[in-house]
Amino acid sequence: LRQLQEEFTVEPSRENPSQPSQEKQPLLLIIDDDMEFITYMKNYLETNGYQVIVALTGRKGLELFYEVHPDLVLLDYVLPDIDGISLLTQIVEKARNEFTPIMMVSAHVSNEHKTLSYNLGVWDFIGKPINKDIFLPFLNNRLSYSRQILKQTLQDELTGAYNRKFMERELTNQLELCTEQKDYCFSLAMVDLDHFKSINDTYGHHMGDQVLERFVDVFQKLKDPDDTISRYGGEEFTILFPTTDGEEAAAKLQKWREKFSGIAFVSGNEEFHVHFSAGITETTSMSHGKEILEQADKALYHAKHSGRNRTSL
Ligand code: GH3
Ligand code: MG
Ligand code: MG
Ligand code: MG
Repeated sequence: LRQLQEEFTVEPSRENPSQPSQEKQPLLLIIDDDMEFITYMKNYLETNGYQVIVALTGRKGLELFYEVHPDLVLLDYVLPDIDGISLLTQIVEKARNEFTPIMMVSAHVSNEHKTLSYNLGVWDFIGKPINKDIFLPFLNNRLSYSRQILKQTLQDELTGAYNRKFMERELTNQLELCTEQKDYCFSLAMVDLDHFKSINDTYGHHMGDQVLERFVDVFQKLKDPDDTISRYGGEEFTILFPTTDGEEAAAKLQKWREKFSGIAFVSGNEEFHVHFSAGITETTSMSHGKEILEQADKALYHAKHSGRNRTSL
């Protein structure tokens, strides 16, 4: 089983650099031990433009869920783990919390199985063998529905960055990885635009909005696929850098700083530049989300008070 699992666990890249981020291929996680079904589905879905990752056990499924954050989960009812049901419950709960559609695909089609599945919280119950002509449009409906929910609940409207709620969840996920994997490390940066009030006062609120949009846009273009930026509030943002230590995070921020500070904003016949300050915390051992945010905030405070336009670690 382990060997098979390794064969199936190809490194999925969440973003294909040749494609704009809005059009990235949906990533589907199949949790099943039915080799015939897996092989068929993987092939079929990949041919139709999806990325597919497979877990042969519930445990592996949960682990991959944390790692890759799939856009949709296809789940088998009967899994070979000893604690199948409790894992199933955890996966479904996790998926629901992240608005990830979760479909039970099973050969055991009975009212009892359906009732149990819906009680667990799966979105849909589909019998095997699947009807592949119906399956794709169905899948796409589910994906677009969940994308819509995600956009409305976890994204900031003005900048397209994630919102604070997303960040808090993502932070919890990262902390869970710290508990699970020895030596796992991630960094969090708290970033605040310098003298932003005076931009509003001098050039108007609309110009201020444009600066915020551009600020996020520059970062989105420079960042690594797994880095996420969230609007913490006003002109303050948090960035989560998974598998990144403080020094690496600081180097990434430096690239962003150079690019962003280099932009000449134009208002009438005036030109101006905008800078930002940042505070970074790195985590190597488990600590609480609140604590991490407080530490980053302290570092930001330090950056502000030692002259702004800098990063403090
Ligand atoms: P510092 O360098 O110490 O951070 O100074 P600052 O002026 O950036 O900080 P301050 O907290 O005094 O001002 C932040 C301003 O950001 C005040 C608020 O009106 C403005 N702001 C918050 N959200 C938005 C927004 O969505 N659009 C615009 N245009 N301005 C916003
Ligand atoms: Mg099975
Ligand atoms: Mg500010
Ligand atoms: Mg501020």
